[in-house]
Amino acid sequence: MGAATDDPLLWHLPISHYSEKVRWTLDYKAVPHRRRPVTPPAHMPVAYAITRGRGYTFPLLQIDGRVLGDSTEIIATLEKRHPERPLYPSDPEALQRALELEEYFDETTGPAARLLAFHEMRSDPDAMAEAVAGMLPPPARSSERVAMAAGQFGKAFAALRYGSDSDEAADAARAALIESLDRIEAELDAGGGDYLVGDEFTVADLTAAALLAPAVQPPEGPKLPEPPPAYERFLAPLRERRAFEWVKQTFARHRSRPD
Ligand SMILES: N[C@@H](CCC(=O)N[C@@H](CS)C(=O)NCC(=O)O)C(=O)O
Repeated sequence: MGAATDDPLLWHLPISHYSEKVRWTLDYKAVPHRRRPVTPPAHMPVAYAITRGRGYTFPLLQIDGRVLGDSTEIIATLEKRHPERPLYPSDPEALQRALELEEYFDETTGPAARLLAFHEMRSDPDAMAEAVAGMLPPPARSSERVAMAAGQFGKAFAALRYGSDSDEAADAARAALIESLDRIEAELDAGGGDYLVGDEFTVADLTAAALLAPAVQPPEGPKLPEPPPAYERFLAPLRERRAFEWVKQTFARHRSRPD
C-alpha cells in the first residue's frame, strides 16, 4: 500500500488481538495508512509518550492531528471518516445491539483469551520465546538466547500486569471463553443467519472474531505459536463448536487485505 506521510499512523503489536481488530477495520475499509509495530512491553512507555500520559495500551491511531487510544474509539472515528463499507448497522436499534456486543467481547473475551494464552505458556518457555521473538527486531530475533530472555521477560510482565500466574484467574478466563462461545451461538440462533446482528457483517462480528483469534488461530489472523499442550487440552473439545467454526468462516469471508 502506498502511504503518504499525512495518512493515519497505526501503532500496533503484531500478535495482539486488539491490534488485529483495528488492522482488520483499516483493511476492510481500505483506509490508506501507515503502520508502526512495537515490541511489548516497550509499547507502554511509547503509548504513554504519544498520548501525553493519557494511556499506555496499544493499538493507537494518530489521525487528523489527534491520538485515539482505544480500538472502539478508533472504529467509531473511522466509521465517520470512511462510511463506505459500513461496520455499523444503519438501523438505530441494531446499531445499539452491535455496540453492546462489541463492548461485551472487548471486556470479557479479549482479556480472557490473552490471560489464558499467557497462563498456559508459563510452562512452555519455547512457545513464550517464539511468541515474543516474532516481535523483536530482525537482528535480535535470530538469537536464541535473546529470544529466551525476552520470553522470560514476557512471562514476568504478564504475571505482573495481567495476573496470568493465578490458577483462579485462569479458571475464570476459561469460563469467560466458554461463555463467549455460548453468546455467539445464542446470537446466531436468534438471528437465524451467519451474523451476530442482522444479515450483514458488522463491528460485532469483527470484534468477536478478532478477539477469539488467539484461541481459534485462523490462518488469516495474527501469526501465533502453536498452543502449548495444556491450552490445546482445553481447546480440543471447543474446536467442534459452531462458534469456533464461525470465527474461522468470518475471517475467511471478511478479513480482506489490500493487494
Ligand atoms: N480497551 C483497549 C484494550 C487494548 C489492550 O488491552 N492492549 C494491550 C495489548 S493486547 C496492551 O496494550 N496492554 C498493555 C497494558 O494493559 O498494560 C482497546 O480496545 O484498545
